[in-house]
Amino acid sequence: MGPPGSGKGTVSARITKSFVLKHLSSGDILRCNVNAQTELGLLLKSCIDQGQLVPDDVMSRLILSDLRGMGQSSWLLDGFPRTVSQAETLDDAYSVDTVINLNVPFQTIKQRLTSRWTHLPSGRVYNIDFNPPKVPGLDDVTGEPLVQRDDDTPETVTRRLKSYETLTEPVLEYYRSKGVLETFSGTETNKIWPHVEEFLNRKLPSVHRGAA
Ligand code: G5P
Ligand code: MG
Repeated sequence: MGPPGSGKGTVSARITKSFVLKHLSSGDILRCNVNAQTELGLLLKSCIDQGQLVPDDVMSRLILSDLRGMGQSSWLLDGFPRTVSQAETLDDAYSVDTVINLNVPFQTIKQRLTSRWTHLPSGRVYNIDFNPPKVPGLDDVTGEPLVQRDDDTPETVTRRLKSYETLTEPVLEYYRSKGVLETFSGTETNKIWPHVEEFLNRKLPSVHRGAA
């Protein structure tokens, strides 16, 4: 968990390099649906572009359906749950044993998001200042073009942060009261990451360590 632009995608990519967990990003799932230009995709696009959350029932259905497809694998959710209602729906089906919260100041986030470039098919993210692609404008792995997300404009980022405060911060309390919340604070992913890695090395059974 963490506000928009706090580094959930960046940290998730590092986690799945070091640990055997399948990464599922709610934003990536939604953007796949938008790209497919289905009727549902159009509805989702209008929510996302306005910086609003998509309806709980739609989001929970998409995530739970993907989780069911994962069988017995262990997974890492990025961006879900984002409301208390979504957290309760998840709890009805699965038990969550660890929640990592990236606590990054809003001012830092606003600067980052305007210089983010994304490879939409994979969800890989770059940043002109922080982790630029090897060739400007192109994905390192596929060589395909990178795009800027429509919801990364300053106005929409402000709305996303507002909806985070109103709807998502209560989820932190929900998990704190269950004793599973671990918060990592800072302004730089490179400084936060060693603490996350050390925490997961202690927390996860050895079967999950040592991904390629
Ligand atoms: P998303 O796609 O989940 P957000 O808003 O939660 O979007 P976002 O924007 O994807 O989160 P992130 O994953 O937390 O951010 O951050 P990131 O991409 O790793 O890093 C941000 C940028 O900073 C990148 O360019 C990265 O390279 C750079 N960076 C990282 N670390 C550093 C650093 O240390 N220094 C610097 N300089 N740069 C750094 O959700 C999108 C929309 O989908 C809907 C909503 O409409 C949402 O707004 N949605 C949901 N709706 C309802 N319920 C849900 N559960 C939903 N999930 C998504
Ligand atoms: Mg993300």
